Amino acid sequence: MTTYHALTEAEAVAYARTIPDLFTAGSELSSHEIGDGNLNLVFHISEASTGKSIILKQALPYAKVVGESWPLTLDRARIESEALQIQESLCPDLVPHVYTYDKDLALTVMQDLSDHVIMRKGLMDGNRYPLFAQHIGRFIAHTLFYTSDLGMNQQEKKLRVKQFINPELCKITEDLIFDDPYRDAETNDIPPAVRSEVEALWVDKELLLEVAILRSGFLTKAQALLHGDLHTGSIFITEDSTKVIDPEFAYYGPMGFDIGAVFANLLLNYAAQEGWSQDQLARDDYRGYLLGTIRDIWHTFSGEFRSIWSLYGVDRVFAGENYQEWYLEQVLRDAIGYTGCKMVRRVHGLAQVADINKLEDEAAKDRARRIALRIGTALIKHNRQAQSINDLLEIAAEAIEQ
Ligand code: SR1
Ligand code: MG
Repeated sequence: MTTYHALTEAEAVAYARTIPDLFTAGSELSSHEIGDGNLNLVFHISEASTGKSIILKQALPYAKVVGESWPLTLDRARIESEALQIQESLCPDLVPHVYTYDKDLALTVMQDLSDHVIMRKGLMDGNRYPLFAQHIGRFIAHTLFYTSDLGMNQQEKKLRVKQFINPELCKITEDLIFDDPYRDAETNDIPPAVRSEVEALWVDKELLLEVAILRSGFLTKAQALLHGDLHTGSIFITEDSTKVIDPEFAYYGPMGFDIGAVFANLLLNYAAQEGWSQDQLARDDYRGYLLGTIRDIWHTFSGEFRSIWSLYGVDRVFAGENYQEWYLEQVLRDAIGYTGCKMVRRVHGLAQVADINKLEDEAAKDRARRIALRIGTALIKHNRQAQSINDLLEIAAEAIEQ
């Protein structure tokens, strides 16, 4: 048994050599720690002579974004590797392959995706990904359906719920998404220009009721095995390939939470288009592209979900068409509410987004923040009345006309 310690680059190389049938014995391997996320070490190991490479991802016993004062369970590495393996069994082309997981070192060895870019960066560079909506729509439809009571053995599902009990990582979400943004919390980092808008949230009773209902859904609605943190920094992408990474926040929760994470991060980039010149905006219609992508994701997801449900649904009582309609309407409403929550937290909470924070023009940055808050709060307030994905698209469109 190896005692847990954070690996050095040299130790990561030595570990990589133990993976069977990968590198040539005695060849030169290089190792670089490339982790730029909030929580883990990520080593990129490559062999110059063959071009082969892998990723070693190691959980640290604390949240890197804050420091050692915020301890964090190493069990999240198990959760991540087990979730990736389930996702791979359902959508093999849409996640990295896991070679091995080492419990003692909280280490997952997985496929290197360096030929892809992190989607958040790709969007910030103004790139378009024509297959993304189909890919992510299928990913969420299959991973959610086949891990739920609709699409898997319902007794085994209960054991899965137990397997993915993830209290510490869920607590981060419960605090950072459903609590801290709605009070004067120490973790907040409130941009001075939007302080009055932020303080208005703390006393908005209509908003606070909806946030409480959405928080309660996150705490109690064990519908499906979620990725749990499906923002555009958790997606590697090229024009023809999409890979979902980092499911360390995986747990059994409401389906709409994963869908909302994708929508929210596309809309945060939409808000950040304030940093583009008017000419650029008119010429490229990137905002139109982002809204079109959201619409296409919803249509792919809901079409695929209905079709696999009709073919492979496991529950006779759930098989009626009316129930399907009702169920998908609830998922849409949840998705809209969680989209709003996931936007608001990124404006003034801990762990904001580069799409907005990296804009050079300070005034544009503040306009983007206001737009994100406007869309986020409107979606939260509207969620329980939503009838179609157009409700979300209209709210987003109206927010930039104000
Ligand atoms: C302390 S972790 C901060 C955030 O990073 C992750 O990606 C999650 O979104 C979490 O809320
Ligand atoms: Mg992550």
